[in-house]
Amino acid sequence: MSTTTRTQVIIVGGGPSGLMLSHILAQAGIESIILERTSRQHVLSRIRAGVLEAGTVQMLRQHGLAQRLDTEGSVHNGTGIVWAGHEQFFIDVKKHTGRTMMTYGQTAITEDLYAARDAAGGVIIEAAADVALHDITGSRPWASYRQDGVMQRIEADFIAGCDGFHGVSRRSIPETVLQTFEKVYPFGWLGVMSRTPPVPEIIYANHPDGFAMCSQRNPMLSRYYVQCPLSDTPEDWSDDRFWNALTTRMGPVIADQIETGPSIEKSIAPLRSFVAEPMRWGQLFLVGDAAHIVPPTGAKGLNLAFSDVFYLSRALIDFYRTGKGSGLDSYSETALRRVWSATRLSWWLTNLLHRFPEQTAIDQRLQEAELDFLRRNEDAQRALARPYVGEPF
Ligand code: RFL
Ligand code: PHB
Repeated sequence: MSTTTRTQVIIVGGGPSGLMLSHILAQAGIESIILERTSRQHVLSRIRAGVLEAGTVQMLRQHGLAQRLDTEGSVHNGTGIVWAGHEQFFIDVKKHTGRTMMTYGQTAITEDLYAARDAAGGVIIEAAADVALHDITGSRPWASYRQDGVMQRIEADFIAGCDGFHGVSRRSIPETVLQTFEKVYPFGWLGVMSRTPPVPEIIYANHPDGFAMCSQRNPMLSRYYVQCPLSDTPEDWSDDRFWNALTTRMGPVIADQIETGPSIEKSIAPLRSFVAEPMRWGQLFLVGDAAHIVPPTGAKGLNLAFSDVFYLSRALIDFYRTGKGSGLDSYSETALRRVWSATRLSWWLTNLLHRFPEQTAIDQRLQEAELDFLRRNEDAQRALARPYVGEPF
């Protein structure tokens, strides 16, 4: 037997965007129900982002979500870049912007958000199958889903599509309305987690063998990446092969600081730039990876998801307090301005730091000349530092 439930905002997807949106709305007295296709265990098993912009940290603090972040996360004043065996060159974002970033894993943020929603009695429906959206352009949109074989119905004022790149929300917008822009890069990132002390800084490397980077989660958990062909599988990369590639690409000075050990996780992610416009159709608002994907170079994906949540939550709160829909009307345009800025930065960094299949010796030297220009030019560093630490919301 099916039941009909009513709420103010249906949130499709219980990843970081959906959880954060429901948390902020609840603090403002606005009801929501999250529909998540998988389970909490599955969401928490995903190892993804690690670097938080200043604005994301501020937003987590403002909404009472930073207790663990402030004890376990670490502050970074900038990022190192190495190439052609150079010693580390440091983009000092604190000097250029007065702001800092933090490393703290997406898994930990998601755990903190689940704990906050549980403490507040938030409704998260897990294993919601076949979610479909109806009457999106009417004043009473609704969602159907199947749970334990039974179809259910939820009616609401608004729907927030927080269901990632492969979700149902973006696909519910007619092709005649939605314009999409896409670039798929001809390589992937092999990510490795190891229970070893990380090198102190986040470091990107440009090397003729391909990109590499050092990151971290906490004082005993390191996160590393190396560029690899898309045809590779994690099984092609023994720990020895991975550590050899990483230390070669980082060069001898950084390699000396890297403590190797057994990997505890290995996975390969493809790299893509993707933007869908507009981010609103009728009463449906797209948020986070449902509307845009950036390659991980520059660490923008989760931060963009949180800036979308910032704009949409403020617009919804304003609507429920004053009855005015102007924030909702400008949501897509406001969010997209920041989306395109981050899409540009992550595309630029991806081009600067990776080895492309068709690249010749002169292309490699031109990348190195560009990096040298950056190293010598304070204005160029400042121009990078600002979008890197994150444009203000
Ligand atoms: P998510 O995390 O994909 O969550 C979407 C949720 O929706 C559910 N879902 C559905 N639910 C109901 N019905 C359906 N039909 C559904 N279809 C899907 C899914 O199960 C899921 O739970 O999107 P969200 O919330 O927008 O969050 C986006 C972030 O996850 C993503 O942007 C970042 O992880 C990107 N990213 C990074 N971002 C950063 O800001 N800093 C970083 O350092 C960073 N590093 C990374 C990254 C992403 C990576 N990978 C693997 C893509 C490093 C990597 C390697
Ligand atoms: C990470 O810590 O996972 C990370 C850091 C910086 C990036 C991408 C990913 O640019």
